[in-house]
Amino acid sequence: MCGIAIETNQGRITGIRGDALDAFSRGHICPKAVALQDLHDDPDRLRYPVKRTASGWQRISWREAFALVERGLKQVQREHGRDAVASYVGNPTVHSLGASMFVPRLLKALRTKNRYSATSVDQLPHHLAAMWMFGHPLLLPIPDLERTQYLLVIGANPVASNGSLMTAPDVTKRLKDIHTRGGRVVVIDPRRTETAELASAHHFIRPGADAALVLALLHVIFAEGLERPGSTGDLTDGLADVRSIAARYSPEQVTTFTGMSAEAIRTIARDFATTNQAVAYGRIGVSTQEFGALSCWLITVLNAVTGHLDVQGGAMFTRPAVRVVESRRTYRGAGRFGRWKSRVRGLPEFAGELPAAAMAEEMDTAGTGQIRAFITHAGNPVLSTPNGARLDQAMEGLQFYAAIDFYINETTRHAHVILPPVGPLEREQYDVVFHAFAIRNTAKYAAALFPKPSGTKHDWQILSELATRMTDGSLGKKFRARIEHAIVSCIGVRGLLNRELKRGPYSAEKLSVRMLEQNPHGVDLGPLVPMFPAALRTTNGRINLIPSALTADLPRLDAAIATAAPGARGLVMIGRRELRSNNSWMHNSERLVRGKRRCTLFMHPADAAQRTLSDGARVAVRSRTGEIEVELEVTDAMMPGVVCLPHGWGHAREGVQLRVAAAHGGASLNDITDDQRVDALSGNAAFCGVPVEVRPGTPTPSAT
Ligand SMILES: Nc1nc2c(c(=O)[nH]1)N[C@H]1C(S)=C(S)[C@@H](COP(=O)(O)OP(=O)(O)OC[C@H]3O[C@@H](n4cnc5c(=O)[nH]c(N)nc54)[C@H](O)[C@@H]3O)O[C@H]1N2
Ligand SMILES: Nc1nc2c(c(=O)[nH]1)N[C@H]1C(S)=C(S)[C@@H](COP(=O)(O)OP(=O)(O)OC[C@H]3O[C@@H](n4cnc5c(=O)[nH]c(N)nc54)[C@H](O)[C@@H]3O)O[C@H]1N2
Ligand SMILES: [Mo]
Repeated sequence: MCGIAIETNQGRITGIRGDALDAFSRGHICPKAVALQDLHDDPDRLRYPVKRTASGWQRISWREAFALVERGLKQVQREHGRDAVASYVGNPTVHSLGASMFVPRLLKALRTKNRYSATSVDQLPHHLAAMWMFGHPLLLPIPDLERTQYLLVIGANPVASNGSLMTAPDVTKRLKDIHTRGGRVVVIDPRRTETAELASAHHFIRPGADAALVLALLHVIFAEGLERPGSTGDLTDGLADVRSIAARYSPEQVTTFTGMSAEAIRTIARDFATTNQAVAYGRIGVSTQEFGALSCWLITVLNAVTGHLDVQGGAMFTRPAVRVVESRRTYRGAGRFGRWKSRVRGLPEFAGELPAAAMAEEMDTAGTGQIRAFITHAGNPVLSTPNGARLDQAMEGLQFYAAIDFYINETTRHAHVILPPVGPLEREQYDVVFHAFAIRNTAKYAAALFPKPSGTKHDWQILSELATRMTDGSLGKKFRARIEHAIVSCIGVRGLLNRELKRGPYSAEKLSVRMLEQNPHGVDLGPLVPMFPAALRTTNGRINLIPSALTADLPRLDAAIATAAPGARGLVMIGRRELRSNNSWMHNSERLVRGKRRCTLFMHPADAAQRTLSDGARVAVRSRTGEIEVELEVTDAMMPGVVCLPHGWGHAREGVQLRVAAAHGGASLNDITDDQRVDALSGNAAFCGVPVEVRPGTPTPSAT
């Protein structure tokens, strides 16, 4: 989403910098954008399809590649039924205009209930809360960062992540601006993060205790008569029920569970409720945990009860140039949850997908409906889903696996065929998804910088061809699929985008691809504006503060609060993101990995002393699922009792063809996260708060 200026000389990149004229990012650039040059030039990046043979990877023609995939998937469908073919769609899919438009076509053609994606290792609980409260899973509340006077950050580290479900280029400056205009930033996190360092106040919290914290905040607000639902309040149902629920959670009752003092909770509640322009914002620290859906719901309730929902400076909704929320007339989606369950553990479906935490067991548990063939698009689930080691193992048993990806990494090394798309600078881009979750309404289109090299294909072309081949049924249906493929190939992604822009809310302003091409620095469409009640998609057009699925989940939280014991407890583990990493897949860029080793375990000095471990030592971290060894970094930035490791490392595995990444080693956090630990309501992976033991590791040869 950041505007960048790329200088080239005879087809080679000579420099990448932030575009100072960009309407949204105003010159900001992060290390990942600079590393686009490495990605573009990377000799390990595949340009042409390959198949795995006994003597290694062999380049094949597109025709052969498509035929192999069609044959491999259809054979399994024939022998074992449609659900025996599983799909996994990774995070970069939504960062690609063409891929995001065409992935749904392939999934539709596959007609399998074993559909998975990164959603359930990330933001699924946020979608559920939005669906149940506002009627649509994409009606996600975005903090009005430019006008708020009190930002309560719960489980997010925007200074490292650049803001998420809060697209905010140069978030550091925007946070500092809050202080400059006399406002406050308060961070709740088990680690004193880069964001916490910039904040007015930071409070440690025990991983997974956020729902209890927010209930206690609500308790104080009602007890002291500070609720002010305001005009949005007229649209809400269930305020009285929220009041009686909150009455059960006094600050004193949750101090042991949260690790926060009652006094701190009271101060936050009062300041938050009495500041006119305030907003609470939670991200993956609240969604990837055992009480994910409860936390996401309660944070929105907190905003609503205090009059901070759909108002300036509060939690607002975007008005994106390309609609992601269907019109009220065409929307039929509410209630797309739990229509079917996963075979082995009975985890619930959401929007046609099952939780990724179920994927490994669906592959390695024999029986009817077992996954026997797999297709991935832009995903690396071996490194990014819980108990990745089990998945790694399970994938060995697959009868057929095809990957649409340009790297041979921890996951795709298992593939029989890999179909690589062009690189990111060889395609056009309009960020449909990330504009829709941005702190300001803007629009920007970028044409491909470099022409597509001959003999290569776009993601959308690969997906469209496979969708056409996998469509079955009557001859008429197949014929229609072929015709449609021919038509969209003619219109192209640009044409499809143009159609969406013309259907969008700025058609009167003549927003079109051509207009965006004439404005390469992007078009500013203004600050966020109040969107309710028109934007609501609930059947009664109102906001439901107490969805029954969520209130029914409260006893599970109560049980956890009741059993929280003070004093000595074992260690629990959380994750971390860094500016120079991008989940699992950009470590093959020299400039992103050089310098100090980063795959280190953070631990509080008291916890280290108790185990006689010292800074720089090699330690073994063990959980229910496995053990890894990493270097220890002792730091008081951690809450005592909590340790922290980044995810996405551990590339030195047999068959991985990432020369730079493999040389930088590290271990995969997800080898020791637990596929059986999920938010029981949503099925989302619970990465936060995995119980672990830490002891001295094997001394490295260099250390002896
Ligand atoms: N540089 C960089 N930027 C990225 C990414 C990247 O890999 N690298 N990934 C992108 C993606 S896919 C996403 S989804 C976003 C994520 O965006 P963020 O959510 O902002 O990312 P994190 O830095 O993981 O922040 C989560 C925070 O939650 C804290 N936390 C952990 N457990 C708990 C808990 O139980 N309670 C509370 N209150 N806090 C907890 C962690 O310490 C951490 O600081 O970032 C995006 N941006
Ligand atoms: N323990 C722990 N685990 C986590 C997280 C955490 O905080 N802690 N974060 C989770 C989150 S928020 C996310 S989003 C997931 C991410 O999980 P995934 O989406 O599964 O993995 P990525 O690391 O994003 O890998 C992306 C893959 O896409 C490929 N790729 C990149 N660009 C393109 C493209 O344009 N087209 C195609 N076809 N392929 C492309 C890359 O080569 C790589 O193989 O990880 C999750 N896992
Ligand atoms: Mo994510």
